[in-house]
Amino acid sequence: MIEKSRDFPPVNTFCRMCDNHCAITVHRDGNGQVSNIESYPDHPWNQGRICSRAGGAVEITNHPDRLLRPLKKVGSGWQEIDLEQALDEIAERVADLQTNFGPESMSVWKGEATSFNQQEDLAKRFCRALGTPNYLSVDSLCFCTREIGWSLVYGSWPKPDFRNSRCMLVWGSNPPASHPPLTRQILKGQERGATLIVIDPRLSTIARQADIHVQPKPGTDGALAWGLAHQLIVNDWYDKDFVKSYTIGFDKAARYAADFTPGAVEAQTGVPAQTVIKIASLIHQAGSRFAQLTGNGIEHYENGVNNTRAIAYLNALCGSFDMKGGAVQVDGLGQQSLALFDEIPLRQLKRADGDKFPVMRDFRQECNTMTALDAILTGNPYSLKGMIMTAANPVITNPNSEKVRKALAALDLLVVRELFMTESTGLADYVLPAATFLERTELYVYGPIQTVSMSTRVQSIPGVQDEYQFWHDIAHRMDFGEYFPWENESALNEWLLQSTDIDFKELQNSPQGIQYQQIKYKKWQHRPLATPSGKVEFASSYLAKQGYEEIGEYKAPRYLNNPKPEFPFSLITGARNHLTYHSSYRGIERFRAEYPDPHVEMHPDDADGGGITNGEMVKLSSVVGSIEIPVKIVSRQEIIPGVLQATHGWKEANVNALTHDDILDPIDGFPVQKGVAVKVERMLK
Ligand SMILES: Nc1nc2c(c(=O)[nH]1)N[C@H]1C(S)=C(S)[C@@H](COP(=O)(O)OP(=O)(O)OC[C@H]3O[C@@H](n4cnc5c(=O)[nH]c(N)nc54)[C@H](O)[C@@H]3O)O[C@H]1N2
Ligand SMILES: Nc1nc2c(c(=O)[nH]1)N[C@H]1C(S)=C(S)[C@@H](COP(=O)(O)OP(=O)(O)OC[C@H]3O[C@@H](n4cnc5c(=O)[nH]c(N)nc54)[C@H](O)[C@@H]3O)O[C@H]1N2
Ligand code: SF4
Ligand SMILES: [Mo]
Repeated sequence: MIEKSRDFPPVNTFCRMCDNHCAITVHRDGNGQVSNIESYPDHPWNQGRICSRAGGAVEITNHPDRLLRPLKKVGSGWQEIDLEQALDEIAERVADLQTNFGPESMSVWKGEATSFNQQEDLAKRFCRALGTPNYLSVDSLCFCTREIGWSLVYGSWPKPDFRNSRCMLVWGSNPPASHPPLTRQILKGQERGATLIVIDPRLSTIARQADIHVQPKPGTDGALAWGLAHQLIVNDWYDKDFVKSYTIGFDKAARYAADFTPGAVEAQTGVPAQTVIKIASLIHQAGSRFAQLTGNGIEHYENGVNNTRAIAYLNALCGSFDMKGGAVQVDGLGQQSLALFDEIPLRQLKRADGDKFPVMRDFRQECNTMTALDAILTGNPYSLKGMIMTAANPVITNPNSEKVRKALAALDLLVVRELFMTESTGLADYVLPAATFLERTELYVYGPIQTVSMSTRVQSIPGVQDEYQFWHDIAHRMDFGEYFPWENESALNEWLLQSTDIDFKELQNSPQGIQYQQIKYKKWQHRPLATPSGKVEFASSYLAKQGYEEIGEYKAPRYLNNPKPEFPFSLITGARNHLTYHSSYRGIERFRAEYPDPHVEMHPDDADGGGITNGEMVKLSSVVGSIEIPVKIVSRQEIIPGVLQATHGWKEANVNALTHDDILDPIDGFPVQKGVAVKVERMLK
């Protein structure tokens, strides 16, 4: 039974237990406490459905361990202090660091938990106004490889129109765990007769739904994509008119593809030659109604950007770019720009990553986290002394945890904004209590349906600030308050909408959102793409100028091209489970009951070979470090032999103790968090 309160009526808003922002209705009890979350029925995005993760917001918001007062590190302990005092002291210490070591000695680190749009831009704005180029974020290892790979080819990241597809190709993504609303689109496509092909070394939940499940060796997707491209080209199965009129570099790509015969692809990837031919023919038959999704499973490898580019080419080849049922070019809302990129470009300042990743800089205007952590420890190219971190727990989520811990501990000033004490707050000088998504209001843009919504603040807790209020208050204590002129988030939202046709009040009263633009296809017919040539780029002169491969060449992952016999297994990490979320939500008992412990998935043959039994504790080691973790022997089809999988986020067995901050994709600096060469040792007593 849902308790209904007359004093505290239900509030329609949006869930941010993950980045899907489903429309919800929040109920409160007679004391005004959040008591239940239901779906809101009329939003076109989630269409009245929510997943079981959403309800966890009740526990998160009311959790007894939630931080409600600022903490200051005193000796090896913590002292509760007043918020105003904490903000005064932090502003003073930031100003001191800047005076003594220059503006770039400060940095901001933003994690996944506040999303990637408005809150991200606010943090970027703060950095710019402060005068530091050192904006660091989870984007250094989250979606940017995909965004950059697709954008290099199309000028933006097109989205799959699965509902209208005839053939759906899912590469390294498992939407039932990671993006439930997308799963429904895939199932809808299947209901309408589309073929679902899932490419994943593991039998993921979506792979169980697939018509064809392909299990390549980890990190070899680029070879498979080139093999498919080769089939489309040699069989004359590509859209010649589109390629001729709207693309550049096709001849170079076709020449490169020629080496990827079905046999060669089988040798590289382990995918049978016949399967390569079969998938290519399905893509050909679908033609303009061929759509694909790329996930995390493509990007945590050192050739991730080029593998993504090779995958992206397939839509141009079969003529499904910006077509119904294909890869649709999404238009943004056109809201005001918050990040101050044009107003304060800071071009003269070197980033703490030594500007080693110019492509990441150009596309995202940010600094690579792995390399910036080195700067803290080595002072090279200069010392990074201070950091304000929000919504992140990199000690658990960034590669090489031991180094992350050392680097954060070496900072002169670390301020962390959090809901709970974590492994990263433990290293802080100040920990500030942060608002949850139910205590913020912000704009959410749903690109694939070109709709905007605005969340509603359900409650406020005195002394617990939302992100905007915090940046505002520090800026006003320093000398750049002018960049944070809005009284509160609501005023900011109103300003953001001023450059659009959306009326602020109307949006406030539209829990179903407002579509800001009809979806149109074939926009390339009358509008150049945002690539340097204005066309689809098989070959990128922009990349070539920076010394990278002009086309998306394939390179085998290191565990294959430079195998080390002492580390015979390839470890995939981070496959999502529905109720685990990075290192978050571990304090929700209901969720914990479902996923009580970490484990490493292993093929039965590998277990037999090592004499390992189900549930046995083993030592898992890479050249970076070791952890102890129980083994889960999965069924034969669930994973390919020689490959292991362990989900990240567990402090009890932190896989990022094993992952690489020293092997990075040369184009965008993404770390090798998958395909890690490891060994397994029994821990005989
Ligand atoms: N429940 C839950 N949902 C989440 C998150 C979470 O932590 N928990 N995190 C959110 C975030 S920040 C992100 S970025 C997204 C990620 O969302 P997705 O990209 O969908 O990530 P996963 O669900 O982990 O699916 C990745 C799949 O890639 C496979 N894979 C690994 N290596 C390879 C490879 O070399 N090739 C191929 N083809 N496949 C491979 C894995 O086996 C796994 O099944 O999820 C978001 N949603
Ligand atoms: N080995 C391995 N590691 C991975 C991955 C992988 O696949 N394999 N995936 C990577 C990916 S894609 C990502 S996105 C990262 C995520 O890495 P992080 O960004 O570090 O994500 P979390 O561990 O969820 O940490 C988020 C923290 O924010 C806090 N929080 C929650 N809500 C709020 C809020 O509203 N405001 C504030 N201020 N704080 C809040 C939570 O309590 C939590 O401690 O992990 C990466 N790490
Ligand atoms: S998918 Fe689930 S957790 Fe994510 S926003 Fe929707 S309801 Fe919330
Ligand atoms: Mo992510």
